[in-house]
Parts: sequence; structure tokens; C-alpha cells
Amino acid sequence: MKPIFILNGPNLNLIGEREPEIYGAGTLAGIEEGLRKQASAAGLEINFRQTNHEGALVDWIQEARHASSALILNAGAYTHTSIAVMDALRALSIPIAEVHLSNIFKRESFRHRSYVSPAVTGVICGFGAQSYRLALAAMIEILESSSAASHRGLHA
Ligand code: CA2
Repeated sequence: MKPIFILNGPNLNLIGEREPEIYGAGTLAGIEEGLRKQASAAGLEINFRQTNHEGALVDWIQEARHASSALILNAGAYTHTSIAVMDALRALSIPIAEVHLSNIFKRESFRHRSYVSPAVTGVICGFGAQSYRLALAAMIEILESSSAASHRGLHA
């Protein structure tokens, strides 16, 4: 099975250092470690990355088309601005989860619009680091049930 890509956008490298009341006290490295263990308990690997650059995020989403079995994406502020990220996502045919640490609908109105949501399988927000764990659990279930179905000859 190909790894599950977990891609993080701008400023997510700062969580745990600044604004803990919004994003929690945990670091991105701590989130990564927990997700790696969760995936490995299910016999799966993750490929976890963060960038502050929109083009890099687009390149990685394109890479996920062939190199990953599923994608978990926290596009950070690009969620609310990036048609390029949305277009890249629309080229994927793997399951995709949009995650946010904060409940974007409880915050400023400019955060209520997501260009990512229309291009993904599902959205989880507002549970802090647990948003990522819930998204990974959903991706693992989807992959397990589609691999079980393909073993029974139900899928191509
Ligand atoms: O809640 C989320 O996960 C967000 O994607 C986080 C983004 C924000 O722009 C989105 O609206 C919601 C921000 C990432 C972290 O930004 C920080 C800025 C200052 C200090 C610490 C983190």
C-alpha cells in the first residue's frame, strides 16, 4: 500500500509556540509522531510534510496523485484563498480529508469560505490535534474497506 500523504500549509510550523488558545499547545512534530504510530498500528505508512509556499503545496498534491493512497490536507490560510490548491485537488482520485485544528466557522468570516472543501471527500475541524487523528482513522477505514472489496473482486 502506498503511504498516506499528510500535507500542511503555511504557519503550521508555529503551532505549539504561538496562539495555543486557538491551535493547542502541541507541536506539529508531536502531531506527526502520534499519526505515525496510529498508521503503523494499522500496517500503514505516512508521508508528513509542511510548507509555507503555495507552489510547493501544489507540487506535493500533484505528487500525491501517483505516490499516495490517500491525502490528509491542512492547507492553512491557503484554504481560504487558493484556487491553485483547489484545481490540484480536483485532479486526484484518491480519498482526501480536509482538516483544521480550529473550528473555522467559529472564527472570522473570511475563514468560513474553503476552496478545499468542494474538492475533498470530507472535512474535520475544531478538534485540535484530534482533527488529524479522526481524519487518519477515516482514511484507514476507507482504505481497509476498499482493499477488502478489491480482494473480493468488487473493485477494479
Ligand atoms: O485551524 C487550522 O488548522 C487552520 O488551517 C490554521 C491556519 C489558519 O489560517 C486557518 O484559517 C485554520 C493557521 C496555521 C497556524 O498559524 C499560526 C499563526 C500564528 C501562530 C501560530 C500559528
